[in-house]
Amino acid sequence: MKLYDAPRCPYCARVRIALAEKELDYETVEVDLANRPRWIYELNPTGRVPVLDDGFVLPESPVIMEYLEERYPETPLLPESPAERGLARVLVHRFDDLLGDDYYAYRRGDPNELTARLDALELGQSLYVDVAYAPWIIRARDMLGVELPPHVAEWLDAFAERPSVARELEVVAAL
Ligand SMILES: N[C@@H](CCC(=O)N[C@@H](CS)C(=O)NCC(=O)O)C(=O)O
Repeated sequence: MKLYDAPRCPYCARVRIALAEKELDYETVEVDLANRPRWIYELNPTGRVPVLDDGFVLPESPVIMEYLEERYPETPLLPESPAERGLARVLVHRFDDLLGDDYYAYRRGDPNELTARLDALELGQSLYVDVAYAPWIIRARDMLGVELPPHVAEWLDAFAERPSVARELEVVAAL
């Protein structure tokens, strides 16, 4: 398996954490986001990473996460019950509304409600959702200097005990 990846990309980080949780071996092909190679457009017409190659080429981080769940179900990230699986997927589907838009507005210096969004996140209920949201929470704290709401800070400290997340903290620290 091959992951077209960029260390600073939080969408790639979701996939890195999911792959690590599932203890899957893969090769990394680092894509320079500041000077993207032409060939990335042949893999993904949007030119974006992550892109997974598992014998076929798959872009879009939520789709890659779903694929990994289906293809490698031995270490599931989604809950067991179909209802809870559906609800977890809704939270990932609504990522932009629930966190992403305000994160990027904060980063641009535009009006935003990032702290309120962080405060309202439903964390600690599904590993799948936590993996999907953690990259932005890590970057908010460690790259943007945002003071996390206390329960989110506690959640992240506990989540960082997972080797998959500890590794991502190291990636961010090295940026
Ligand atoms: N919807 C995509 C978004 C991926 C994305 O925006 N990746 C960024 C890096 S963090 C990228 O490749 N940006 C290059 C660009 O927008 O041209 C996903 O979930 O995988």
